[in-house]
Amino acid sequence: MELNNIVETEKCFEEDSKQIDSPESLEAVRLKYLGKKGKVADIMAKFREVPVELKKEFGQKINTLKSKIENCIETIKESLAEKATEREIKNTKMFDYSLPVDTKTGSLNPRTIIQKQVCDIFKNMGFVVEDGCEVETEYNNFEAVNVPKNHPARDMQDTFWLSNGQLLKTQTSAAQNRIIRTYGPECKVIFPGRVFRNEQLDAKHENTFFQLEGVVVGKNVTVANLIYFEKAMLKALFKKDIEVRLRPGFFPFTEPSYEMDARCPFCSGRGCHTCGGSGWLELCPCGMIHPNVLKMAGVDPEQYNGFAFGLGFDRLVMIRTNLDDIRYLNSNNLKVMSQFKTKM
Ligand code: FA5
Repeated sequence: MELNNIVETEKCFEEDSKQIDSPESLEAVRLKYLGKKGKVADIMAKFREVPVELKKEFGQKINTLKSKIENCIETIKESLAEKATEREIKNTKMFDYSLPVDTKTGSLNPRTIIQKQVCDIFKNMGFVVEDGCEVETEYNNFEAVNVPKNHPARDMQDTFWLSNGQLLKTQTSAAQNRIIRTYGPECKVIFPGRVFRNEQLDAKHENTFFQLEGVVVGKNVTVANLIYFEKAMLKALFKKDIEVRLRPGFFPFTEPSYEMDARCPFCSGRGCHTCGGSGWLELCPCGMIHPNVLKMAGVDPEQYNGFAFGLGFDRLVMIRTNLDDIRYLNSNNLKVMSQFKTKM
């Protein structure tokens, strides 16, 4: 009687196993046959009732059935796992390294954009664009621009000194001597560059920022020439005539020295958020090159003179874009940077 039951159970299992198509149905079949209250356990519980002469045969058959079911379940489990892996591979989007890069996600730093625009404007007015070093000698950064050792003007720009006695240049003016020496007494050169000052950071002050320096040397150069070039640059940049005014300034390398302000291009002088209500934007420190600077660059100040000016690109970007904190420009914050593609 129980031997027949074993044969029946085996047939039933064969039928049930054909229906297995998922880990869930596999587990249901396993419990049905091998679970504590499953069919195999049921049959084993009847062992005591089997006549003695059949016990050996019964024991072997039920053990064979149990192993068969266990092996079969293990095989089905492996096959289901294999199929799942195949499905996963099929559904995974393969990365194609040969596809073109999605360039839409990047954008130039607005400072880089404005630097290029300003340099192009000066190039169109006949200026040569030069480069400068970031590590400079004390001589070029200070002495050659008329700031001797112990001169109080050195305190105007808190300096990062290097252990070899050199420094990170605090102003693009550090290249004046080399540029004038290289181009001689008749030149029109601009030189953009990154400069460093050991400054307390705030919304308007960075310790690493970008300037542009311009020098014009020749015969009978005047302040009127300086104003002409600055106004021409502003007109090309803001696409309209911009009034400027000069205030007295102080720089050891220019005499006289000025601060050039531009009439705020956003409110035309009525006063707005960008100009802080004053109607003017402080834009361009400048002046006539000090005779000592020309002399140190090998130019005779009796025969030649010239003007020099500076421009801070970071502050210019703030003006152009209404950016309220300069520190964003060094932050590499993509959310901020990507907004300027359209604003510049
Ligand atoms: C100078 O650096 C002079 N070398 C400029 C100059 C050149 C004058 C030639 C005369 C003739 P100043 O320290 O003011 O000057 O800096 C020039 C510009 O750099 C400022 O107008 C401002 O736009 C920018 N700037 C100065 N300090 C900072 C700072 N901490 N963070 C960001 N921008 C700054």
